Amino acid sequence: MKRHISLIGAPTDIGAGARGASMGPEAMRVANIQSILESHGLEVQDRGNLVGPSNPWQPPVDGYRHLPEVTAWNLAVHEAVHAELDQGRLPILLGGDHCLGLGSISAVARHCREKGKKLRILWLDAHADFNTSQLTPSGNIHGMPVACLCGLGPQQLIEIGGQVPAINPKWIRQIGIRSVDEGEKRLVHEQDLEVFDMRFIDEMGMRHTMELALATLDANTHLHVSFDVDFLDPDIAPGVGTTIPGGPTYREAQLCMEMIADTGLLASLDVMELNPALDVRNKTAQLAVDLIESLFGKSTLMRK
Ligand code: 6HN
Ligand code: MN
Ligand code: MN
Ligand code: MN
Repeated sequence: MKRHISLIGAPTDIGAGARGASMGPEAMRVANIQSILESHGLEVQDRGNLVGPSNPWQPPVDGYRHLPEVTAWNLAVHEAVHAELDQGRLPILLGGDHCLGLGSISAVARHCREKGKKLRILWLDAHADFNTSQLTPSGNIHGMPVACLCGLGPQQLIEIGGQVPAINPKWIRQIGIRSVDEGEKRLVHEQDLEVFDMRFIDEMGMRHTMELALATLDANTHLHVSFDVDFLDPDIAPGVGTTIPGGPTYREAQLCMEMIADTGLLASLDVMELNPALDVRNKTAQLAVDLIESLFGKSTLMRK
């Protein structure tokens, strides 16, 4: 794992159905993300916040809410994430809503093409985020980034990474999924996405789930984690706009992060959908920071 980390704030809720994720980056700073990562021996630079259009809070047009603004934000994220990767650094994108996973992961995919690396994406989320304008019940683009990355979406979004599709669905493993819309389910099936839903985790356990999700990695693999905070059970993580009951417990989430850390391959991270307007005394941000510590190798005992 790279020791040089860059924090990139993307303060917007442009793709979401609730306002407030725009305050996510600051809440992570208030929860001391930088000094806590530094306490684990990592070098951390905070690049501050990206700028982009404000949220006009309009209804959907042709199945998309705020498509021009979503495009502008994703272009900014794409360039910022790619620039950090070019410098050999590990970008942590502080969202912001999950529509920005498109800008981030398209940048990671472009970097992997340039460097001849394999890519594995772990999508930790309650939702599959695999809607299209035809299928979406809301028009909110935070429900569409995975489909856009796979080439299913509006031209200006799918081409952000310079190659369409930006990624192959085979590179993705979705974990913690428990809310998929009816049309979206069909598309997930058609595209053969590998989904470890909550039923799978209940029946097989987080350990076996992560063994499968992390199988067939090698030293030339770039491991990207896109962590939607609504992955977590709302009892422990209320500060998100789209809570879905029945998510991973604290220990299940921590084991998930610890097993990712053990690979030593983590090379980029998104922390998305944190909504301080819905949080309780910043506890969801603190929990997110705690789990990120595990992701960067915090463990109870010394490991061999
Ligand atoms: N997220 N499937 C719902 C929709 O409106 O498309 C919810 C999407 C939530 C997206 O949490 O990143
Ligand atoms: Mn490059
Ligand atoms: Mn999401
Ligand atoms: Mn979600």
